[in-house]
Amino acid sequence: MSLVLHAAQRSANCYKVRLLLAHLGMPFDLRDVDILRGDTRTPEFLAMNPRGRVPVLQVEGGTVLIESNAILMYLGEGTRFLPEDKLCRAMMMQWLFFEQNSHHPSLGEARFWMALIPGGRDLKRDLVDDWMEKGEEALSRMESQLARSPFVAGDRMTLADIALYANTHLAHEAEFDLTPFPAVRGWIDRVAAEPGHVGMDWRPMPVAA
Ligand SMILES: N[C@@H](CCC(=O)N[C@@H](CS)C(=O)NCC(=O)O)C(=O)O
Repeated sequence: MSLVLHAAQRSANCYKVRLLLAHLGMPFDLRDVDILRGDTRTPEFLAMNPRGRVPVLQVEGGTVLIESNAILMYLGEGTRFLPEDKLCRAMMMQWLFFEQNSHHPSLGEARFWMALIPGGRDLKRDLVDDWMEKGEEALSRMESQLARSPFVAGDRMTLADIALYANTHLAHEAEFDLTPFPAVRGWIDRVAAEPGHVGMDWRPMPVAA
């Protein structure tokens, strides 16, 4: 399989995809996209993703996939990270939708603007309180679930854990305090202890030309 991932190293949405690819041991060609330099606004990039966002995955035949969780679903098909059982799969999907609808718009946006964009906190000052309130709510929902099961969708790690781990383990960069969320902290350690885990700085071996 010949995969090309267009990604920014410090983006949590891009890290999700690198983390899954590392777990699966799939080779891929990593192309760096510098968000701050405007790489996502060039005509070439917008032709791939008119929304001007990373990650973008080019698959065999040149087809382009966008949306990190859709990319996880594509790569995860037929692997241990995507449950075959209909109900288990639906429960995993619940958490993938939660990640995009509740978790990323609060924790993810907060981290993006407060940790990655110079001066971002001032630029978005009117939104910070709302991010913090909604982010705490999202963490509370995860806490309730993770007090009942070791991973968000049950006993085994799934794509939903990979998606949620990306921003959650970096929540401190957006000034969230995880002290009141012991189950979430235990889960962070569990995900990081899975064989094949890599950190956000990890990059694949360059693909031979
Ligand atoms: N829902 C999208 C969100 C992607 C997204 O927001 N990407 C950010 C980086 S984390 C981005 O590309 N920002 C660049 C920009 O806004 O110009 C996904 O999950 O892939």
